[in-house]
Amino acid sequence: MASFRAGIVAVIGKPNVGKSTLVNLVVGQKVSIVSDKAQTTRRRILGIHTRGDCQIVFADTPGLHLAKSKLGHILNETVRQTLDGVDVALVVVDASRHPGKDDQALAALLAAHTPRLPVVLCMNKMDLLKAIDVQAYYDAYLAMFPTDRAMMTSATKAQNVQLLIGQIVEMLPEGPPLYPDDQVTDQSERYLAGELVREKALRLTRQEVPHAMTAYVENWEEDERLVRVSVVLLVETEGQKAILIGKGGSMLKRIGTEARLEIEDMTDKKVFLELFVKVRHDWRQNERILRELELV
Ligand SMILES: Nc1nc2c(ncn2[C@@H]2O[C@H](COP(=O)(O)OP(=O)(O)O)[C@@H](O)[C@H]2O)c(=O)[nH]1
Ligand SMILES: [Mg+2]
Repeated sequence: MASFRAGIVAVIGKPNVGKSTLVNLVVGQKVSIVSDKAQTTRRRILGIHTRGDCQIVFADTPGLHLAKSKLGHILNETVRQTLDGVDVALVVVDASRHPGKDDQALAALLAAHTPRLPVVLCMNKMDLLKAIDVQAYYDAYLAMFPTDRAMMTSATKAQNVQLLIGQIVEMLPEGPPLYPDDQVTDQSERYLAGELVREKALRLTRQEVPHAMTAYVENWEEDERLVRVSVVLLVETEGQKAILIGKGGSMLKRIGTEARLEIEDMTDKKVFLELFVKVRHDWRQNERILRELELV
């Protein structure tokens, strides 16, 4: 019998290239929320994929970007820390665009920080790539991230993802599984519930809210059939609060309904979800609040 392989794969790349979408697809469950806004993923999240011959432990990270606020700085640190002690770096890039300065910065970070770490290059969003650009973009990304293992994928269309997995598995060390074979993440259902609320709020609101918003679970009570959960949406201004609440509470109601359905899916229980919106004008710069939110 072929021997079992298991290892940790750091998933790194710019914001919004599809890292979390890819991890959720492979793991088969939403362990990391997804939106088209930058800074959706805020801390390292494990997504665990186990099959007959291997276990891949993905460490999904916030996207690497130029830090402005304190939160942005913490996100960059999280990426650097994630690179320590992993077996493979899965670099995800947006194949539908020519590589730019941020890609160069990421390549430099990798080369400086972990020069010997095996790299698998995932050129995602191939569904948006024009045929005429394929060769030029492919060559440009490969020149930046030199590796024998590169794949063009579409995470949203599930194209080439199994081929990518095959390339990753070959790079993993032989050894027993690191986690029980039925575990898909290291995040608690309680934490994920707050994240699902944040995902809906991110998706349903426009640019002025996203960066300024976070969500956390204030209360969680669970019995055999029912979960009662209250989630606080934290924003920086009264204007943002008004947007989240919406006309006659309509926005908050929509966020609540969509999040509740997914929390019910995740827990396999009936869910009673209450949402509150609070204003704390400086939460992103406030070390104590970031600590309370488990972001540092
Ligand atoms: N067209 C297309 N969109 C994608 C693909 N993968 C992800 N996306 C979208 O890109 C956005 C960012 O995805 P997300 O997984 O949150 O990116 P992350 O910031 O790298 O984790 C979301 O709107 C996704 O639906 C893809 O292969 N093709
Ligand atoms: Mg993400």
